[in-house]
Amino acid sequence: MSDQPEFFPDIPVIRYRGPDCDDPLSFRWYDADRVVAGRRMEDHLRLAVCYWHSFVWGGTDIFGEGTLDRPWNRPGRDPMEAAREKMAAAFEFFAKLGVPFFCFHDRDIAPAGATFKESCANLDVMVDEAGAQMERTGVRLLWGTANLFSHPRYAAGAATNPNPEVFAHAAAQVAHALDATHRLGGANYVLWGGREGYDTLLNTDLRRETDQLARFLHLVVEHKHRIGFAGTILIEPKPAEPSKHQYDRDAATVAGFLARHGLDGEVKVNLEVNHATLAGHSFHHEVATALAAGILGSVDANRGDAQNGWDTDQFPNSVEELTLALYEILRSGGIGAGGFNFDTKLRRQSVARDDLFHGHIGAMDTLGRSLLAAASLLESGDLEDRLRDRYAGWNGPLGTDILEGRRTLADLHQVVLDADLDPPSVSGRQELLENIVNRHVERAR
Ligand code: XLS
Ligand code: NI
Ligand code: NI
Repeated sequence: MSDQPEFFPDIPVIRYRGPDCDDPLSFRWYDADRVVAGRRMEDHLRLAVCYWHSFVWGGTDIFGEGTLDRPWNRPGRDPMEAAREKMAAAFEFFAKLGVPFFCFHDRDIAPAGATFKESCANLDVMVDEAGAQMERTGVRLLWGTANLFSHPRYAAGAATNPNPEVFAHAAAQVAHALDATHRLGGANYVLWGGREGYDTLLNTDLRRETDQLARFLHLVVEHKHRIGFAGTILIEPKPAEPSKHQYDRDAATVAGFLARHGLDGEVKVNLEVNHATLAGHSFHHEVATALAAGILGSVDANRGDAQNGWDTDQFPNSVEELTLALYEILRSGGIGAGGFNFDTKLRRQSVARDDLFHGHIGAMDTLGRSLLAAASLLESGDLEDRLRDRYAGWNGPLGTDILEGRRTLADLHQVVLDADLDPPSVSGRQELLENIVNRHVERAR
């Protein structure tokens, strides 16, 4: 594990040097130990690097070959030896960057074998290796997951496949990946259903497929309890891509699905910024919706490109966008056992090894600064006080009588007649509120 030369020999451990520092290999806003709103910045954000985009993906796109310098992807390499080399580079990166967490798919850290049995054996070896690397570096696992979308067997879905043998295969893979996550002390387990959807309704039995999906989730929850995994099971919503339509479209759809199938209380969501925008929502909307439904589990922090209609998974750089999300999270008590995983990839032309650092440093600074702005917004009460006043009427006798079921429709008919109720319009103050947010974003330091 350590007889291998460093993959990033020219990169030092990245340190916080403050907003006025011009060194691009330093943090200007992410200051892990700084206490903000009663907690260390590191503990608020619980940042994670994802294994797949940063260390597995070689820079291919649908028209072109890999562009990135990832020696373990070279053809002809012994797959296990390549997996070890990749893992050493990944942990060197996590440690130099100073992130407390990482995330992986089973097939990211260990190659598939010729049989399922061999794939399991490969994973077991690499989980031991990851355990040793985690021990050495202190980096922890935010979540594990299974890749149920790359192999051709999953082309028509994993849990929602028309063939129960494929369902069984997916279940077997999740059982093993969940065990691996448990062994590594993972805080959560994620299910992203990229193939759980359809390409055409002409060959799709919607009712059957969504029932299968629910059955699958019940099996996962049951297994989690059976093995004593204390982490949270998370669904990651996305409206489309690679499927034309995905069943876990957005937070509201997942909330309804969980309630309908008796899974609420057991499963939460991992929300991704770029998936929110793909669904036609702001990320603020998705976070607020999940919090209102009590199902916010964790976040995949990235961004899309307004000019493109797909999942570009770029590094986040909008303080305003993440301030609004963090404001909602802070006022609801924090992200809990979740965190912010950088589900982000470099652009294909970013072929220098240090580009991976620049992407993550910028993203971490964006989140650090957003946290400061969100905390300042919350502590000022500028939005909270106005929100409370806006709904104050509901604390009066009429409001409480209605909410507590003491008024029928006929009663309300009478109330309005008797008192000749004619409530005046009140300003929604949107422009003022937007300016307040900007003020906190500008001033937070
Ligand atoms: C793809 C998803 C994926 C999940 C993990 O769009 O974001 O990367 O986070 O399977
Ligand atoms: Ni994601
Ligand atoms: Ni994505």
